[in-house]
Amino acid sequence: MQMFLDGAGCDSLSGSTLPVYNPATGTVIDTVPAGTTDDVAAAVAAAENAQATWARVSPADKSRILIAAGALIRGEADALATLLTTEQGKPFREAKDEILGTAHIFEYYASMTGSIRGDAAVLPKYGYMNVVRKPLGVCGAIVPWNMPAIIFGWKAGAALACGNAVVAKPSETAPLTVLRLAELLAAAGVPGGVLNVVTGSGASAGDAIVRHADIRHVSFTGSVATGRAVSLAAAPTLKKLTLELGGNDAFIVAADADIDAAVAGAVRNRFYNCGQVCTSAKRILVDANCVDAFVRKARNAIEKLVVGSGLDKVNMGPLNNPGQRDAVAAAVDRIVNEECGRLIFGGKKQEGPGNFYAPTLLSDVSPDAVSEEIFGPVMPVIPFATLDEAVEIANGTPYGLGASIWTKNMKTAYTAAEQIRSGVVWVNRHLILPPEIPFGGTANSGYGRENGREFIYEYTEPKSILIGL
Ligand code: TXE
Repeated sequence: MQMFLDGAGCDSLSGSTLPVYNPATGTVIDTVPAGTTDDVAAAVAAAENAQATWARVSPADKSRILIAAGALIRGEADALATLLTTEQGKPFREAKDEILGTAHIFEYYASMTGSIRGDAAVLPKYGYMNVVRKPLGVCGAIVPWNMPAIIFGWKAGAALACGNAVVAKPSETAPLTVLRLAELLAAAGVPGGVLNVVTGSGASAGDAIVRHADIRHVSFTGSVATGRAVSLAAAPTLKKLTLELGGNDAFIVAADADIDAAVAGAVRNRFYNCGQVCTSAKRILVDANCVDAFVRKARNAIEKLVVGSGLDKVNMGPLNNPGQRDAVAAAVDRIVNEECGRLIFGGKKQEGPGNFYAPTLLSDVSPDAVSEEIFGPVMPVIPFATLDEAVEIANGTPYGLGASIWTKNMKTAYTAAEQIRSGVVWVNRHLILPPEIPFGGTANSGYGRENGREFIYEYTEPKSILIGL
């Protein structure tokens, strides 16, 4: 596919391309332009040209366009889901959920265009103060490969609703669905230049977006290491950043929890998208009084998971790329070899083509062995003795994105919710993220929030106007 610049498809100025692979087969399915600094400069110029006019489009008209985008995405949901599965690997059913979720995101932002406003106050002796919220201008959106459609929707939907123009860069390993979404947004009425997608590597196109002086805000979702690099590269131009850098969510099962519901929740959330979600249930903390029953039931459920190409009827697909699969395998091998946990099920790469790794269950895992997130289909179970200990383990990593507590006791639920350091805590649920919930983390998980009402603070800036009386 071509990249999307100033309302039309185009190649990179250098003419070079990058291959896109099917993670289930390892074969090349398409190529995209390998964008560089020059392509980013062209996209920013187009965006700058178009932004002021877009900012003046009425909230009602912006809303109509975003609703139309949602409808076009829904109308093409099966084809988009097939494309997403083919480049990302997830089962078709999950891909379709993501696509319908992406349509819903644009509809959500359509509903918010009229609510983007500031404050007013009478200041005795001085006058009448208005604080209006102004668009930032051109916003950069750097999108990862794990949930490319919906994360693109979070960033582009919010930026467009606030009157900004966008230069987005999808991941090298999952750029195609984002490109098709950009075409659909244009067909829905987003004017040329307002939304641009430059494809290419992070080191080239991504870095150029972060460094460009006329891009005033970058929303980045990815790893902590790249988040740090983005933060440093953004400093000279003093641009605003929203950083979502992954998590190592604790999923805490208290002794009084409904064990069957907790097992089902843990298995569903840990193996969803092959474990490649920032708020996956990455560390399963289970009260020592019920840990044996939990592990037995979890094993029964995991054994039944069908693994294969996401286009077949499966519960879990391959990992997105070989590097990711190898990192997961190395993490499991280290835990088992260093005797920091017991292998109960799985623990191996699947022979043959594709980036497959068996759904894996580890018990008696020492908390220190999983202080770094494992971004793949691995469920480490960590026993705990008291709620205080569970909270300490939950907080014992550099991350702070999400967590959940499974219990029937309100006091246990509230105590854990209050004491866990993270951007979101669920009770008897995990990984529920409708757009109404402000989403983002603390500590190494990054800063800033996407969605909710909080997006207004990320994608606009206040301007104070004092009218003397
Ligand atoms: O991430 P990167 P990778 C975590 C997860 C995973 C690890 C590595 O632990 O194992 O990150 O994944 C672009 N300037 N998460 O290597 O490098 C890149 O092209 C600007 C968690 O894929 O962070 C891609 O579009 N951009 C995460 C995006 O950044 C740069 C989701 C993410 O890539 C860049 C994904 C640069 N210098 C991975 N270098 C989550 N938060 O959920 C790369 N990019």
